[in-house]
Amino acid sequence: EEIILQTFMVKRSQNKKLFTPVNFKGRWVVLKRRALAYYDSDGERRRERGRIATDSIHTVEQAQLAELSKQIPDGVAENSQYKYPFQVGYTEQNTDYTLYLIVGDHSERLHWIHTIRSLCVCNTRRPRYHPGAWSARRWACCDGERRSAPGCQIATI
Ligand code: 4IP
Ligand code: ZN
Repeated sequence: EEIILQTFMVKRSQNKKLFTPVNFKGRWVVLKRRALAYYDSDGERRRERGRIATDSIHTVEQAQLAELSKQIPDGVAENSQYKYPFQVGYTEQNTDYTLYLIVGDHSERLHWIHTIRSLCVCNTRRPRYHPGAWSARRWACCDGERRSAPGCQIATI
C-alpha cells in the first residue's frame, strides 16, 4: 500500500498494560490509507512496534504534554527539537487508547493532523477530547479523576 506520510517522531508509551512506565521513544512513523504504524528505525531491518487501523480512529487533535523537554530523555532524538505533540485516539476491542506523537514544528504537526483526519472522514469522530494526558490518576488538562470522563475540550471539525 502507498505511503502517504512518513517521518521520525518521538512517541509516548501508550501503556496498554497496566504497570508499564510512561516513557518516550524515537520512532519512524508511517501513515498509509489503512494504518498508522511505528517502527524502531527507518532502515530495511526495521521492526514494527505498533499499528493502528485508521478505521478505529475517533480523535486527531493537538495535545499538551507538560514539561515535555524534561520527560524526553537525552539521546532520544536530540530531545529539545521535539516540542509539538498531537494525539490519535482510537478504540480497539472496546478499549480506548491514545497515541501521543511529537514532531519538530507546528506546521508539520498540523499537516499530520489534517492528513490523518482526511483518511478518517468516514469514521465517527468524538465531539470532545482531553488536550492533556491521563497520568497519576487524573487528566492533566482538567483534573478529571475518571479516565472515561468525556473530553473537556471541543474537538475541531
Ligand atoms: C515500553 O517501554 C515502550 O515505551 C513501548 O513503546 C510501549 O508500547 C510499552 O507500553 C512500554 O512499556 P519499555 O521500552 O521501557 O519496555 P514501543 O512499542 O514504541 O517500544 P506501546 O503500546 O506504546 O507501543 P505498553 O504497556 O503499551 O506495552
Ligand atoms: Zn481534560
